Amino acid sequence: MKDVDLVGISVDSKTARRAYDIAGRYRARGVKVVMGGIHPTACPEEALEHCDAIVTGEAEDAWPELLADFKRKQLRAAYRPEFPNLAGRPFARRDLFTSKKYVPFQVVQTMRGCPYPCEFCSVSTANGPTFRFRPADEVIAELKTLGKLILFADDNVMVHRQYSKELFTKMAELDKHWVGQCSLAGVKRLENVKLMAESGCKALFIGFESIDEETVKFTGKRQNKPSQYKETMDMLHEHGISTWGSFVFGFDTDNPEIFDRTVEFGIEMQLTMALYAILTPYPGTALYRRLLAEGRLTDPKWWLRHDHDAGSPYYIPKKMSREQLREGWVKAWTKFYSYSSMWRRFTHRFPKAETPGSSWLQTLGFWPLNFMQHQLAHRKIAGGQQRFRAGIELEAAAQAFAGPAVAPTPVGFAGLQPPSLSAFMTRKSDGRRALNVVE
Ligand code: B12
Ligand code: SF4
Repeated sequence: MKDVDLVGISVDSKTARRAYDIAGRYRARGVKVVMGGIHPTACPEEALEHCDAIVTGEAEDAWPELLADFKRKQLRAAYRPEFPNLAGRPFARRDLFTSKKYVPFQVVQTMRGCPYPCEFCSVSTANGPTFRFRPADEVIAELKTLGKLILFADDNVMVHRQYSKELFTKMAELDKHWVGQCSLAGVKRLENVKLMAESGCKALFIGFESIDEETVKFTGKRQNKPSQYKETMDMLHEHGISTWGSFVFGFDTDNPEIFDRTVEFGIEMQLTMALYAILTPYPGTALYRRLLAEGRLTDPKWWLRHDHDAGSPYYIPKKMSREQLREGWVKAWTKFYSYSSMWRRFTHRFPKAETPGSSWLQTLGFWPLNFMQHQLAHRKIAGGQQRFRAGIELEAAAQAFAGPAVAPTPVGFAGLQPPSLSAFMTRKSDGRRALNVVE
């Protein structure tokens, strides 16, 4: 613990328990603690039990006021600013963030807010139901101060065609390589994909959520059209953009067949990577309110558990049991990251005159990234290994799940052997990252 005047902690629901514990230790030493972020915004009363002040929503305008109050020893308990104007904001002080154990990209934000009504998502609660953008010239000026690899921390990098066109056209001159999140609606049009590819886009994290028409309608994600997924993915791959698909299991329309079908669909689409999530009732979402009203939440404050990953799902699904949902989720991870799946998904497209072909992320990055995910699938998802989170014992994690102990037991699917390869990143003496793959 450092000797400081004031502690500020960013809290999302997955880190709430840990944040509260850290806050408690500082407060025990008489240090004031302020919390902000998506979780205190959704659960202000709860957060205030663990800290001295909270800022709900976005803090740009409230922070100077809070600091002035702190200096005068008149810190208020809650600051509730309006949504700030994003123009004219100073660039992030990246020099303060010295950790090397983080993604090799520099993180930049261009917009906030979202008008879509996806039931499971907390973004419109925290950032408002309209898009707000930083002026494109300010983003470009910030990008010019940064290195080559950029991660856009936006919910959707191609959501407002006019803005994106201005930004990406200007970015094409900067020679950056960037990755970001995107909704399928933005990449259905060839001209948008070309624009992104020319601006240096190398990979997109895409929220498919489900491969079923009925389910995407049910969740509110009407912009997703499963019948068009494959065509859109081919177009992205041809333009040198790798794809990382995000899927959620456990919607009310999902039955036990959904797992195999979703994995097979992802393999056919030749996704570079996939993330499978168990539907999670985050506080402040319409999903949380509905499941609470229907009496289907099994632990309404699941985020207060130290071992919350091990105990999910925290609600009663409609067309399967909690155990089936958890088992299916584990199976999806191990199947998608099996060696045979990797082989089927690997797509090298040679550059054509009119398109850039495969990106380095697809050709060089595919195998190391997939080996790493293979390890994650076997050791953490199927094996229940908890070494990523401090203070959690495996036994405790095993006991956390009220049903049969599915999570911590290695899964023995046909054809799957314990991993024999591992890949890890190290830093060379000149500061560059090196990838190591060992037998
Ligand atoms: C980028 C991103 C990521 C990146 C992070 C990269 C990075 N930033 O370095 C990656 C891919 C790693 C990621 C991972 C995950 N993410 Co994420 N992510 C986001 C996203 C799109 C933007 C976050 C961001 O950087 N915003 C930019 C900063 C400036 O904004 P901000 O953090 O909100 O901070 C402002 C205020 O909140 C406040 N504030 C924040 N902290 C503090 C602290 C103090 C002291 C004060 C006063 C104010 C304050 O002031 C800030 C300025 O206005 C958000 C969606 C969103 N719109 O917020 C989801 C989001 C935060 N992620 C979410 C989730 C669920 C996850 C995952 C669990 C997904 C998964 N299944 O694995 C993981 C794991 C997260 C974890 N902690 O364990 C959820 C969280 C929901 C919740 N209630 O907790 C969100 C809201 C998305 C959603 N659709 O609901 N994520
Ligand atoms: S999931 Fe994406 S599109 Fe849906 S509300 Fe959240 S940020 Fe918007």
